[in-house]
Amino acid sequence: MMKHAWDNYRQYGWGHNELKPIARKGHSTNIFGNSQMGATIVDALDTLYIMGLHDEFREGQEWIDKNLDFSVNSEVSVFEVNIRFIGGLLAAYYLSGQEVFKIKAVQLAGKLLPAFNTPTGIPWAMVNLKSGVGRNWGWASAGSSILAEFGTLHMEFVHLSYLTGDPVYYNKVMHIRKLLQKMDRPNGLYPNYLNPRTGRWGQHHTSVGGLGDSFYEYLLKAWLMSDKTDTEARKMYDDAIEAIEKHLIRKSNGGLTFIGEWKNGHLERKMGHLTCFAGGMFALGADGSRDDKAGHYLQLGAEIAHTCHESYDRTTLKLGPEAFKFDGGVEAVAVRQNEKYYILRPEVIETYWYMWRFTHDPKYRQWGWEATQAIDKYCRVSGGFSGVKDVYSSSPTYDDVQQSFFLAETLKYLYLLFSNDDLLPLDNWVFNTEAHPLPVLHLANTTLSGNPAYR
Ligand code: DMJ
Repeated sequence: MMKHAWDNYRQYGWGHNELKPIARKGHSTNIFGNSQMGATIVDALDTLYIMGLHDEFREGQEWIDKNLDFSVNSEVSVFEVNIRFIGGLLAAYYLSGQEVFKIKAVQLAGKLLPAFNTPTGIPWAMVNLKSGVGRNWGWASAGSSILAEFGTLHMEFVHLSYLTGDPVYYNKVMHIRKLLQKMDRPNGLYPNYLNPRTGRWGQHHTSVGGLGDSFYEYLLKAWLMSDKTDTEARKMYDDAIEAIEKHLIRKSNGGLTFIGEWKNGHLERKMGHLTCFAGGMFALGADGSRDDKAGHYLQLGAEIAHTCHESYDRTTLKLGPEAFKFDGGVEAVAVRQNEKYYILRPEVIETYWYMWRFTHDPKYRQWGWEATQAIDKYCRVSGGFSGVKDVYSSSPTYDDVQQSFFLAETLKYLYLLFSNDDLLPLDNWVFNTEAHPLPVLHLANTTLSGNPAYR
């Protein structure tokens, strides 16, 4: 499947950000700006490497060496460029040892730094790589920045300081953390919107899915990648998860555990495909949890995995919808037409993989295999892999996009699910939110939360 996705991108979309597998041409969206930055190449590199596809890896490396240029007049998403490009380049560097990846990651990071020039130091959502001018998404509550965007920079930026010896990256993300720590949280929950001019929360909407998700993930992973020395991050994670469990996690009438969304004092009984990553997160955070509740969090991870599997199993294609409800007799099923699509997302498979690593219960491989077969049957087209618009229809139409995260995440997690645990052991590697593995940093005589003088 990886060869099919890569070879077709190579043939029809080379250098473009993504591939339209039916039209057989390049594809892009505004998150990557208006320039061809080869997002699929950068995102796919470490998966190619792990799978032993070395010729393909070398082709990608050559393209990056010769063509990847960040001095372009293009307005990109700081978050997306960080998780896919900087994360992808750093992982390729750590796996292969090739300097070019580190050099490009550092060049690109320098281009993102102007996004932090706001009155509070909370970065803009977008930045123009050439002019350094930043701004926020027009749709975000009252000019706000997004929690899952400015809160998902930590891992990559700490690694950048580690690799360069320059504390500037570390200082930017620690400043965000300090600011968040000082703020009041309604019911202990972090709202998804924060205004970078005033430092005040926007709309009180809290989500473990889109707009919130990877902020929580990065609190846990900051602790893990510091070799568990960054106890400040672990405490923030524990506090946040306790509030989430109290206010957002419920059991449906049919006994399915779900994570809803908090909107202005009201719990919406709806869960996104994106939220399904949390099963893996709870399992990953079980060890080291407060009051030794490891068993509880592993169980919670298993319950979320089960619910998300049900969201797949209750469709015609055996692929999960973008969002599903637990309301009025409906359980783990999408209700609105515009929530019935599947765009090759990884989160459910990601959770199967973490649950597999921690329990070795064969049902997770079984569920992963069901998803693999469904993707191969319904998303494979002759020019690559495409998302589908309605998972409840027996004759679905395609969206004609091969997302870069399909190669970075979905196929990587599937491959790992059927590999031995000694391939990227979780004691040594921490995966960023785009599934790019970064090594645990063993920093003698330093603490990540207090001392930036590490090298
Ligand atoms: C990916 O880019 C990352 O996993 C991100 O954290 C959330 N969305 C996509 C995949 O669905």
